[in-house]
Amino acid sequence: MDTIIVQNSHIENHIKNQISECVPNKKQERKIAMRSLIVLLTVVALLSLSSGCCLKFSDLTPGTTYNVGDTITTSRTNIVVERFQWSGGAWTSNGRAGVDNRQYAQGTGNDLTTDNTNLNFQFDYPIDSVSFRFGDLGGNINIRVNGNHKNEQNFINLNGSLIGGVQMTVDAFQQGNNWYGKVVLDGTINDFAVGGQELWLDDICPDP
Ligand SMILES: [Ca+2]
Ligand SMILES: [Ca+2]
Repeated sequence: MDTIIVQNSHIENHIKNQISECVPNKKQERKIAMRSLIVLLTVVALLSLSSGCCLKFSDLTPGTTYNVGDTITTSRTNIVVERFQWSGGAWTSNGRAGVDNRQYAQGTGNDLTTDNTNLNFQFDYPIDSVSFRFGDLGGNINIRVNGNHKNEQNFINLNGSLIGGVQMTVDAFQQGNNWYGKVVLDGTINDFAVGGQELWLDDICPDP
């Protein structure tokens, strides 16, 4: 019994020491407050940097159109307009891309639109993921990741599939013949292009 009592008092002393170490004096409180402030400022800075790299197209002008072979520059990122593959398998180079503010992609401000074109995003590859909002108002869509090209009626058909070794997740809903939603591509990406016959795109967010 004696031994147990000695051990208990030893434990009590140990706990008391722990508690006293955890209660800071005024000087320590100031130090902790300063550290917390620095951590908070760092987090805010990182968040503003990461959200700043999404393409929102606010620097483009509604009504502008682009042909296959043109380069769109937005938020210091180049986007090359490429040819599009119809559902039957034939390719067309006669489509266009454009800017409008009808917000069918359910983002904010301007959207980029594709009218039988693909958009090849020239990010600072490799990136770990990319996400985008879309409004698909008709026809088929194309998507290419790491050279793996897919041609489908709707993005939802590719939900849960691997494209170019990258996991594709689609969160979308249908209204009449239109589809609205968000696509997330998760995995190492060195090449990314997407387009449609009547596709609106916004908030394209690469994760470096
Ligand atoms: Ca926008
Ligand atoms: Ca469609």
